[in-house]
Amino acid sequence: MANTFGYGGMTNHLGDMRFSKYILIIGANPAVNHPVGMVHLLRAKESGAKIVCIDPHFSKTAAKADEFIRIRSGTDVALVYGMINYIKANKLYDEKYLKERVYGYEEIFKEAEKYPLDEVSNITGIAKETIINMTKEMAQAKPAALIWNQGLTQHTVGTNNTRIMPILQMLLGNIGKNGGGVNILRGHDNVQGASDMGNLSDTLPGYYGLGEGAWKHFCNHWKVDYEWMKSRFASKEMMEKTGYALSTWRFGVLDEENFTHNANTPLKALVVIGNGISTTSLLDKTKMALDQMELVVFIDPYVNDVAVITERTDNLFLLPAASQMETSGSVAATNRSYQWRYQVMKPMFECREDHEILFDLAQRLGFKEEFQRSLYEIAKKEGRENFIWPDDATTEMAQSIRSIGLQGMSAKRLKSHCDHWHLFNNVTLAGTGPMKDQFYGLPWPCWSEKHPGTPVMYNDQIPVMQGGMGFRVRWGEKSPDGQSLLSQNKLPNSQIAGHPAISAENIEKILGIKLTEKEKEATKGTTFATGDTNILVEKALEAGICPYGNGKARMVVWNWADQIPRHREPLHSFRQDLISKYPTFADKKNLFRANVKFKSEQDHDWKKDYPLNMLTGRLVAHMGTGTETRSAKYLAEIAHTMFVEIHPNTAANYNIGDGDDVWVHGVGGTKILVKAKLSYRVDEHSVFMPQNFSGVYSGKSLLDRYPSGTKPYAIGEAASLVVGYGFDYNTACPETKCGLCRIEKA
Ligand SMILES: Nc1nc2c(c(=O)[nH]1)N[C@H]1C(S)=C(S)[C@@H](COP(=O)(O)OP(=O)(O)OC[C@H]3O[C@@H](n4cnc5c(=O)[nH]c(N)nc54)[C@H](O)[C@@H]3O)O[C@H]1N2
Ligand SMILES: Nc1nc2c(c(=O)[nH]1)N[C@H]1C(S)=C(S)[C@@H](COP(=O)(O)OP(=O)(O)OC[C@H]3O[C@@H](n4cnc5c(=O)[nH]c(N)nc54)[C@H](O)[C@@H]3O)O[C@H]1N2
Ligand SMILES: [Mo]
Repeated sequence: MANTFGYGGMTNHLGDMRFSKYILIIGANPAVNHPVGMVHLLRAKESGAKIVCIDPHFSKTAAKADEFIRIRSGTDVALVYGMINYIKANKLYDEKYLKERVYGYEEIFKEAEKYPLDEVSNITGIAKETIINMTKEMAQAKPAALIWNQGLTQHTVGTNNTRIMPILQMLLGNIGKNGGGVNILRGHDNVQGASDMGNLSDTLPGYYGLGEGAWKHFCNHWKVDYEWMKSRFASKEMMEKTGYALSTWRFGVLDEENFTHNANTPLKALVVIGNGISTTSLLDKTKMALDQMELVVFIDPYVNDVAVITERTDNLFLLPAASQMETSGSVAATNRSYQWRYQVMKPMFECREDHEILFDLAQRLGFKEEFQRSLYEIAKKEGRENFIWPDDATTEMAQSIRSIGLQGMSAKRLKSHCDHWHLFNNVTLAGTGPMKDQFYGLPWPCWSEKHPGTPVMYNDQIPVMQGGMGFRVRWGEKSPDGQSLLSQNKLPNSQIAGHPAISAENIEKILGIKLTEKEKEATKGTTFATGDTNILVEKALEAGICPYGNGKARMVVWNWADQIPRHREPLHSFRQDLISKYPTFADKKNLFRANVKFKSEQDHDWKKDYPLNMLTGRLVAHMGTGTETRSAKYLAEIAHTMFVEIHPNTAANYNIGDGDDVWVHGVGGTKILVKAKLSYRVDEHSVFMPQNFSGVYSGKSLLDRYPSGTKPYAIGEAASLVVGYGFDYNTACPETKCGLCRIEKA
C-alpha cells in the first residue's frame, strides 16, 4: 500500500552539509532518526557551522545544536513569513538570483507584509528579538542549509510548510549551491525508492501521473496493450483517477458518502505489504474497517501489529515475507542515490521474497503472463530464456523512468558502485580510480550511461555533464500573467539560455540542429521523458543543456487553493483565539476518494475539553510501529514502556507524579493508558508521545492474540489511537504533529 507520509527528497546530500556555514533544522530530529547522517552535521559544526534547531520539543538534536528555539507546533509558515518580512525590509535577499531564476517573489514579499514580527511572535511563541537575530545570521551565512522532515509535513498545512521553506532558501539564493539546499530527510529505508517507483495512488512510477499519456508510456515499456490495461478498470475515468491513500481508505469502507468516488462500491479487501498501518491516525477507524471487510491479508516478516487489533476471526491471512537480508536489488537513499544490495542469506523457513508473493498473486488474479512479459523480453534480447531477478527488473525500471533520469543506471553500474564503495568520497560523493567521473549511487537525474549523476540539484553554474541543471520546466513557458517562466541563465559550455523541456517537436529549433530521417522516425511524437530511445537526451547533453528544460522556480502556484503559502491554524488548535483570523481550509470533497472535513471540524471549541497540545515523534531504539524493534530483545530492553512526557507544572495541576499511570484522551473520544514521564522537554501547554508502540489497545493487552512464538518483547499503547482527525489539504497526510488531548490520572 502507498505510503502517504514524507513527500520530497533532498536537493543536496548529507555529506554536502559539511560545506554549510549555517544549518537550520526545522521539524526534524536527526540525532534520533538519522543518527548516521547526523555525524556529518556534527562534523560541519566542528568546522564552524552554526546549527539551529527549531522544534516544539527539546529533542536530542536540540541538545546538540548551538541554539534551540521553541516554536508552537503548526506555526512554521508564520515564522518564515516573519523572517521574509525582515529579509525584505533589510534587503537581505539575493536579488540577482531572484531575477534570473525565480517567478513570483514579489507576491511573497507582499504577503509577508501581513506578518509583522509582533504578530509572528504572538502566533509562534518565539520572541521577536530571537527571530530577528536568527534571520540575520542565516541570511549572512553563505551558504546556509535547511533540513526538515515530518515536523513540517504531518499537518493540515503540510504542503504550505514544504513550499515556504524552499521559498525562503531561494530568497537567500541558497538552492543549487554546495552546502545549501532544501534537505528533506527521508523516513524508511528506500522510501525515496518507493516514491520514485510510484508506490502512491496518484501516479505511475517516475511521477508521470495517471493520465492517458502516462499509461501509454508504461504500457509500451511493459509490452502490454493499452486497451487490455484499460479493460482492467471499471472505466477510463477510474483508470486515471487518484486512488485511496493510506490515510483515507478507511473512509471507503465505513462512510457510504464516499462510495460514489469509488465506482459506487465500498472497499472489500485489503492487502498490506510492508506497512505498519497501526501508526496511521484514527486507529479506531482502522480497526472498525478491518473488522468489517471481506478479506484482509498481511505480507510481512513479522505479525503486523494491526493483525492482532482486528477482531475478525476468518479471512485474515498472514503471509510470511522474507526480510531485507534475504533479498537483493536496488534501494534509493534519502539523497536520490541508488545503491545495490546483495542477498546476505537465503530466505529462512517458509518465508518468501515479496516479488515472489506478488508474482503468485498476479497468477491467481489471472495476469501473471502480462505482469512478467517485459522481463522475459529483456531476457530474450540477451539470448536468455529466463529473466534474472532483480537485475532485469532494474533494467526495466531504469529504461522506463526517464522523467527523473534513471536511464543512466543499470544493475551492472550500481553493482560496481557497491563493489567499489571505498573509492568514493563521502563528503563529495565523487569517485576515484575506476569510479572516476561518477558520483556514488548515481543520484538522479542520471541522464545517460556517461552521465555521472547529480549530487546537488539545480546548480546552473556547472556543466550538465558534471551534474549541472536549472529548474525543471513543468508549467509552460509563460505564467498566466504573461511573464516568462524560463531562466535567464545558460549552463557553462552551452549557448542556450532558458528553454523548455526537449521534445521531438522542438529539438531542432532549440538546439539549431537537424535530425536525420532515422532519428526522426525513432523519436516521433516523444519527449525526453517518453519513448524508448535516448536520442533526444543525448543530443541535449551534447549541446550542454539539461533535457528537462531550464526554467524559473515558481513561488505562486496559480492552480492551487493556496496560491502562495498561508498560515492556517491546526484543525484542533491550542490557540482558539487565532482561528477566526487564520481559519483552516473549506471542507474538501474527493481527496484521495474521501470527503475530508476541515472547516466543519475546526468550528468547535475543542480546547474546552481537551486543553493540551499533543506532540508525537520517535525513539531512537524503535522503528515505525516498533513491530521489528520491539521483537528484538536488546532494543526492547532499552525502550520497553510507552509514555507521555508532561511538564512538571502541568503534571502538578492534575496531581500526577513521575511514573504514574495516566489516561490520555483524544478528541475523537478514544483513550490510551500510559506512564507519565515528567520532563522539561515539553512546555507547560504540550505533552509528547512516541509513535513506536502497539500491542495494547485502550488499556487492554493484546499479547494473547499473537500466534505462539511471535509475541514481541515490549508492547504499549499506540499513539495513533488518540491522534485526532486532520489531514494535509493536498496529500492527505495525517496531522500527527499537533492536536489536542486531555490527561487524567488513572
Ligand atoms: N530510530 C528511528 N529512526 C527513524 C524512525 C523511527 O521510527 N525510529 N522513523 C523513520 C521515518 S519513517 C521517518 S519519516 C523519519 C522521521 O524523522 P523526523 O521527522 O525527524 O521524526 P519525528 O521525531 O517524528 O519529528 C521530528 C521533530 O519534529 C518536531 N515537530 C513537531 N511538530 C512541529 C512543528 O510544527 N514545527 C516544527 N518546527 N517542528 C515540529 C518534533 O517535536 C520532532 O522533534 O525518521 C526515520 N528514522
Ligand atoms: N503519531 C504519529 N504517527 C505517525 C508518525 C508520527 O510522527 N506520529 N509518523 C508517520 C510515519 S512518517 C510513518 S513512515 C509511519 C510508520 O510507518 P509504518 O509503515 O506504519 O511502520 P513500520 O513499523 O516501519 O512498518 C513496516 C512494516 O513492514 C514490515 N516489513 C519490514 N521489512 C519488510 C519486507 O522486506 N517486506 C515486507 N513485506 N514487509 C516488511 C515490518 O515488519 C512492519 O510490519 O508512522 C506514521 N505515523
Ligand atoms: Mo515516515
